[in-house]
Amino acid sequence: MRQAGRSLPEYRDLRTRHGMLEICRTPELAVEVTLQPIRRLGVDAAILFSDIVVPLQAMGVALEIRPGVGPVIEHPIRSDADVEGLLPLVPEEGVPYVLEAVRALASELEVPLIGFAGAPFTLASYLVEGGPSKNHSRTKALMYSEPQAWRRLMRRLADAVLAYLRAQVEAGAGAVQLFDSWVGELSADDYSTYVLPEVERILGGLADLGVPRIHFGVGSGELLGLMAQAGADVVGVDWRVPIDEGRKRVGDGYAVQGNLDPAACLAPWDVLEAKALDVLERGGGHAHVFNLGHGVLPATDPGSLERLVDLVHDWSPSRGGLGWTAEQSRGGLGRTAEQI
Ligand code: 1CP
Repeated sequence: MRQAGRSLPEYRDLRTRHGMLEICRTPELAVEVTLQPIRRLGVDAAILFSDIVVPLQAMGVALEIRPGVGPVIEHPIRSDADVEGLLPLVPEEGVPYVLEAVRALASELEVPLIGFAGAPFTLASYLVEGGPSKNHSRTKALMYSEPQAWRRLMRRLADAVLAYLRAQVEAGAGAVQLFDSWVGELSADDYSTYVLPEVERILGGLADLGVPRIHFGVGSGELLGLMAQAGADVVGVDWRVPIDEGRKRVGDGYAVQGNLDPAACLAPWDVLEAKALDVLERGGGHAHVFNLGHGVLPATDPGSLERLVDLVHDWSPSRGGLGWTAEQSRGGLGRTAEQI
């Protein structure tokens, strides 16, 4: 979860010389930044360095990523006519630099690479709001008042996301993560009506590739069962719901990922250690991918992250392990949730 770009001094140093989107569009730089947390922290998988808005640019959306703010869209999408202007995504033509970075990483990394994309609701929220939003009210207003435009927008985004994730796997990603970061804003009913069918289409459309599909949203405790049913192998749980409770909500046959509060990494070591051990105990030592419940916070001391990774590694084998150690995962993550 945003393991490189938030807290590492080596990333900040590189950012003094290169823009965020420039890094995403330059394979050598994207590769370098993806490798930084692997070198420093020794985590068991790498997450591709990019951003969820990168494919939107290739769909004809003018945008920038403003430091301290996030993605800002030049002409927000607020009508059927605006939706009409979105171009289909042909990954090899629109985002060749991402696929080049994935190919280079897949051959260089000793741990699996997780490719990713933003899910249609979260992408739509940036497109409609024009940037980060607290309550996503314009997005919901479009959803409720222009259902046809909404469906068309979701369909176009889902087509693009499916093509994008398939291309990343074909280029060598060993797992994919679909970030529906802001979907926790919706009730279960609205999620089922306005979002679920397109997410199902994306996750179902990846099934034949045989890589684990991780699905995650912030504040999505009330949606966990539905997000699993959408076709995930692994469901990410943020820190608001304990991971054992999250597992119950997700249901049998899925792995869970999470769910240490990123703010715990700002705490003194004894507090962080106790919280991490609680997550590990509740995770139960099987079908659990230890992770933070959302991205690393910028003020985090990388030293705390290093100790945290060591703690998780020391803990896992003593419980019989969950088969996700660096040694075991070298061959790639070509396993299903049951095998994990
Ligand atoms: O290791 C890494 O840092 C991973 C690379 C990564 C990923 C997986 C970045 C780099 N962004 C993302 C995904 C992303 N981007 C998500 C989904 C995951 C999540 O929920 O955390 C979302 C919602 C975004 C949108 C985004 N991009 C925001 C959030 C804005 C908001 O609405 O609150 C921000 C601040 C960005 C910019 C960004 N993306 C990534 C970095 C390192 C940054 C900071 C930009 C900089 O360095 O100037």
